[in-house]
Amino acid sequence: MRDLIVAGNWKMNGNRQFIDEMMSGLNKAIFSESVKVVVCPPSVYLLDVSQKAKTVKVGAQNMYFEDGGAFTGELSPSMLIDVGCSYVVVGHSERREIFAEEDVLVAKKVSAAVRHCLTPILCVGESLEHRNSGQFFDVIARQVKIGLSLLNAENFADVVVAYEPIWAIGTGQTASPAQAQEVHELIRKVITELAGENVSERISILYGGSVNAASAQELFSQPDIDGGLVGGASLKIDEFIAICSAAA
Ligand code: G2H
Repeated sequence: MRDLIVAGNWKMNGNRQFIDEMMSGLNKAIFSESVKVVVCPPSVYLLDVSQKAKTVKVGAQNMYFEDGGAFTGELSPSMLIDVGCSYVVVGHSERREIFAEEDVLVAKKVSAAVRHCLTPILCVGESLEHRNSGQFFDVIARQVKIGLSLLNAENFADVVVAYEPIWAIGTGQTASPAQAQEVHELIRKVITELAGENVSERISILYGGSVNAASAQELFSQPDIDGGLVGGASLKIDEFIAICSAAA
C-alpha cells in the first residue's frame, strides 16, 4: 500500500501572521488517517511552523547536499532535521529554471536527503515546448533516472516523486486526469525497469500544477496518482483542507 500524501508548497509567500492563522486552522482540521499532510513554508519559518504543527508534517522547499561548510546562503540536511523537517522538495521546476539546477545537482540532493532520513519530494516535469513536440516522455524519464541515480535501488522507495508539468504550474491550467495518469504510469514503469515492481509499487507519485479543490478528487482517484503537491491553493486554509480530504 502506498502513502497518500498532500504537500502544500507555500513557495515565497506568507509572513508570521499568515503562519499563525494557517497553523491554527490546520491544527483544528480533522484529516483522514490515510493521508499524510505536509506543509512546506519558506525556510525562515520552518522552526516556527514545526513548533506549531500538531498533526501535519513539515518540509523544506530546498536544501544543499553538503553537511556543512562554506556554502553561503545554503541549508544542510541536518539543519532541516534540527528544525523539525521530515520532507524536502528537491528539483522543483522553479529551482531548475530560475536557479539553473541541473539533474546531477538534484540527484546529489536526493541522495543526501535519503542519507539523513529526510524524505525528498523529487519534482520532475516537462515544458510546454516538450509537451507540444511529443518529447515529454523522454524528458521526464531522464529526470527520474538521473534524480535517482545516486541511490541504491532498495532506497528508491524512500523517495516521493512529484510530476509537475511546467505548463500547468501557477497557470490555472491543470493537466487532465488522463494526461497526468499517463505520465504517472510512465514514471512507475521507468522505476520498475530500474528497481523492479516491488519497489515501484511502493513509491508515492504526486501530481502538482494548479491543483485546486475542484480538480483534486478526479486527479487523486487515478490509479497511479498518490496525492498532490499543491502551490497556490495551499495558501487558502479551507481549500487546502478540502484538497487533503479529496485524497482520503
Ligand atoms: C507547482 C505547484 C506546487 P501551483 O509548482 O509545487 O504550484 O499549484 O500553484 O501550480
